[in-house]
Amino acid sequence: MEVEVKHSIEVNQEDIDKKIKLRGWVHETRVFGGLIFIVLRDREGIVQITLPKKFVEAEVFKLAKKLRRESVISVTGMVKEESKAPGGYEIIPDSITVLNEADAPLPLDVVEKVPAELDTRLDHRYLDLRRPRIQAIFRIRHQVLQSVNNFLCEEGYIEVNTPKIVSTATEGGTELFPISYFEKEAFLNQSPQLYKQALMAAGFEKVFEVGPIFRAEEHNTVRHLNEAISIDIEASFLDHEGVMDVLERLIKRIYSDVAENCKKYLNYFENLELRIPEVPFKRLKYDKAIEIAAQKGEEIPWGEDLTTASLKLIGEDFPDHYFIVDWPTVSKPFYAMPFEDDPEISKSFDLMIGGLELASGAQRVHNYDLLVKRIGEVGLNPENFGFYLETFRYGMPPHAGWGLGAERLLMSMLELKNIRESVMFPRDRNRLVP
Ligand code: AMO
Repeated sequence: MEVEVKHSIEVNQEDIDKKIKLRGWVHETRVFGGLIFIVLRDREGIVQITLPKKFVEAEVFKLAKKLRRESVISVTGMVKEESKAPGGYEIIPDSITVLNEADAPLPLDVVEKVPAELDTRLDHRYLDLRRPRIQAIFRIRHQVLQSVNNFLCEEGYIEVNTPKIVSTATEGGTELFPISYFEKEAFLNQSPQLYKQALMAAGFEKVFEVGPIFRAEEHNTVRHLNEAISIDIEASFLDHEGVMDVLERLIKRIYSDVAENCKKYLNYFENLELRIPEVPFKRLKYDKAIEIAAQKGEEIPWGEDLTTASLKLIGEDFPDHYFIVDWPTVSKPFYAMPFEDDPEISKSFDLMIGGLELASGAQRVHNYDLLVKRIGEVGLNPENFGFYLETFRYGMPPHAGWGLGAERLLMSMLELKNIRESVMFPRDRNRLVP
C-alpha cells in the first residue's frame, strides 16, 4: 500500500498507529545514548521523529545519529500520540532517506539560538527565510496581497501591468535609475503613474497594479528601499475623496483578513496587538499639521514637504491611520489637481500611520492646458511627455488614484523595525546581492 505523504500540520488523530511519510529539513537533533530525537521542519511547522534504539532498525539509528542540521530528509514511520512532542504526535521511523546533506557549520543558525545581525541574515537570506518567525512575515505578506486583489476585484477594478522600462520621470527628476536601452536613454520606472492615467483615457475606468517601483534614494534609512512594491489604483469619475474612501476600506479589509486568517503566523509576534482600524480615518489638514510640528519645535515653511522629523512629531498625536489632506500645490507632483476655488492647495492626500507615510494620492489634473502649465512649473519639459499629454486631448475623463507601499504597510502592521524585514531580497544603497 502507498504510504500517505503529509505535512507536519496535517498529522492527526486518525494517523495514530498508521504509517506516513514526511519530507523536510533537519531542524535539530538530540542524542541521549539509546534515544534520538530529530525535529523535522517542513513548510507548515515542525514534527518530532523519535528513535528509541530498541524499536528502530540499527541502520536507521546509525544514520539518525550522524544527521547534520538543515539536511533535507524523507522519513517514513508510524505515528504515535505523544503529549510532550510539538503538535502532540511523534513519528517512530522505519526508514530515513537523506535527499541532500547540508554542509557544516551553517553560515546562519536557523533555530535562532545564536543571534545574528540583519546584514548577516540578509547575506544568507535563504537560510534566514527558513526561520519560522521570518516565514510568518511572508505568509502574512501573501495574505495582504491576496486581500488587495480580492477587495479591488470585488470593487470592479481590473488588474493591469505597465512597463518598468520608461523614458521619463514621474515623481521628480532626481531619483531615477538610468539604464542603457540600445541607443536610447531609459530609466527604471518610479511609479506606474503616467500609464495608469493613460488607461483612464483608454476607458478602463478602474484599474489596479501591484508591481515594482524603483527609486534611486541616496540615503540609507529604515523606511526606504531602492526597489519596492507599490499597490496602485486609478479610477475615473472619482475625486480625491472617492479614492480615499476606497483606500481606507481596503486597509480595514486587509487588517480584518490578516486577523482572521493568519492567527498562527501572528503568534510569532509576541507583543503585537493587531487592531482593526475604524473607518473613516481622521483627516488632518496640511496647515494644521505644520502648526502641530511648529508647536513642538519643528518649523516647516508653508509650501514645503513635511520632513521626517516633523512627521515624527505630528505622528505622536496621531498613532493610528489618518490622512494628511489639502497639501500646497507646490509641494505635490504636477499631476495633482489644484482646488478650483483655492489653487494654492491641491486635492492630494497622504495616508499616514503615526509618523510613517503609507500611501499618497490625488485627484488628477485632467485639463490639457493646465497639465502642460503644471509640468513646466515643476521644471520638467512638456516635450518629454508626448504620449502622456496626448491622452488628455481626445477624451480624458476626470480621475483620481493613489499608490500604497506594500512594504511600508507590512512594516507598520507587524511593527517591524526595518523595512528590509518585509522584503525577501531587499535592495538598498549598499545591497545588490543576493
Ligand atoms: P509616492 O512617491 O508617495 O507616490 O509613493 C507611493 C508610496 O510608495 C511607497 N514608497 C516607498 N516605499 C519604500 N521605499 C521607497 N523608496 C518608497 N518610495 C515610495 C510609500 C509611498 O507612500 N505616483 C504616486 C502615487 C499616486 O499618486 O497614485 C507616487 O508614486 O509607501
